[in-house]
Amino acid sequence: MEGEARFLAEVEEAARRFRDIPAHLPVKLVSHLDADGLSSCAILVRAMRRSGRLHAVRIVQTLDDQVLRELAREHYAAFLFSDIGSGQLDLVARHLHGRAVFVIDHHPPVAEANGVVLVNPHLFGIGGTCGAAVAFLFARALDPANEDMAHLAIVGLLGDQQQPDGGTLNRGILEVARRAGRIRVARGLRLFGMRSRPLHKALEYSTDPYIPGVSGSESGAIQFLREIGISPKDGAAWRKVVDLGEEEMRALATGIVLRRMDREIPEDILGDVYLIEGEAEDTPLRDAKEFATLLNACGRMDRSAAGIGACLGDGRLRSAALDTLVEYRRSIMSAMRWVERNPEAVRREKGYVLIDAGENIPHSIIGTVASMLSRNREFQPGTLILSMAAHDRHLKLSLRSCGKSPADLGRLMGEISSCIPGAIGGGHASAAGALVPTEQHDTLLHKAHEVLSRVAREERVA
Ligand SMILES: [Mn+2]
Repeated sequence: MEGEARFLAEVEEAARRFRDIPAHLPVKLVSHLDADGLSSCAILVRAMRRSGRLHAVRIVQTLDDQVLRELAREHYAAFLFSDIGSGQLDLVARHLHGRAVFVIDHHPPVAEANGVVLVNPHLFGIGGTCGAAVAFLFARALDPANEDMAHLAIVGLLGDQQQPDGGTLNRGILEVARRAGRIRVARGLRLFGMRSRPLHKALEYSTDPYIPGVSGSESGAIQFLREIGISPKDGAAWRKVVDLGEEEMRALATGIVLRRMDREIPEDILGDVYLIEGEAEDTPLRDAKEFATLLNACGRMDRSAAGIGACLGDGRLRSAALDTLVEYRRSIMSAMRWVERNPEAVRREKGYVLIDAGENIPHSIIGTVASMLSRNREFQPGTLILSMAAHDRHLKLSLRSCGKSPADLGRLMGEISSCIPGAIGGGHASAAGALVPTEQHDTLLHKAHEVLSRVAREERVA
């Protein structure tokens, strides 16, 4: 059997074992804090509700010794982890010994399953997918009626920067979402926030595509619109991209292409957008990619319940989630302004940049700040950005790369943190993070400079 068929058989088997758990026993759902984690969790919550099974939810940023010790004290007979757990199988097995444990995840597994039911496409050579996609397949195996949540798997994929049309597994789920009338794929301008923000703001905030003279500048954005003959206002009201007529839309696309002519990466500014059917045109819930950002915001602002509620269509939680998105954007903008105004906190070295924000930037958004800086073309492609913020006796670190990374960032972060007492670190090839005790600040700086400058040297030799 090929990998995918074997994986799907494994999903069925896991669902069968889950159904064997007596129906009156409540289960604990534990999921990751990001957009993929929250959409995974929403899918599983709906599946539990549908089968009438009692359940409780816990959302975590990391799965460490302390979290697992707390979970072990709870009297659940079964634990269902989603979008997290594959990297901590040993810990999970040790702490939750004797309980029924399911790990529904897509991160590369380390260690043996050890009595845990592990549902992970990596074991079958399938990458490029996400936690919500795996949770969806599991939920569908529990009950085919759960097919009505396929659109949440698409939100998870976009949240994790994966392609809904990449790989047969993802494509299959996309097809289900389309057939269920939950997702419509449209060709359009890939301009983030085009439904929820005024036109000039969407242009100003556009970092991908980056528009020279427009991205990052409100007046530049308004000036650009005037030049291409599009009025940013309709009477007193700011217009949105979705308010533009067909002719204006074409003028806008052409204008952006012309502005970007000298860019080294001519990525397509037109692309597939994934629209969630039944949502109003002008809400961030309409575009699956923006929905993912909304979930991300809820996770980072400590409002996970609002995000999960928005996925499940709860009216009150939906509006709480929308408010949270506004708050989140505000706090990112003020963090970016802080970086701009405090050049002494930004150390530019050959091949890398180190940002030490102390308590001036919330630890929950320092990763987003690093990502935004990595997209701002002020730095050479390949430059590594390491940012850190202090919180609760720890330093939260994020490592990103401008464009294609010269090295596996997860491995670099692992190397840095492995030399520091009490630190944990790791991640993916293109995004990594770590948590370091504050008292190790100087050791950390020393080690970070050592590792990052070595990468920069190797890069120049290569
Ligand atoms: Mn994920």
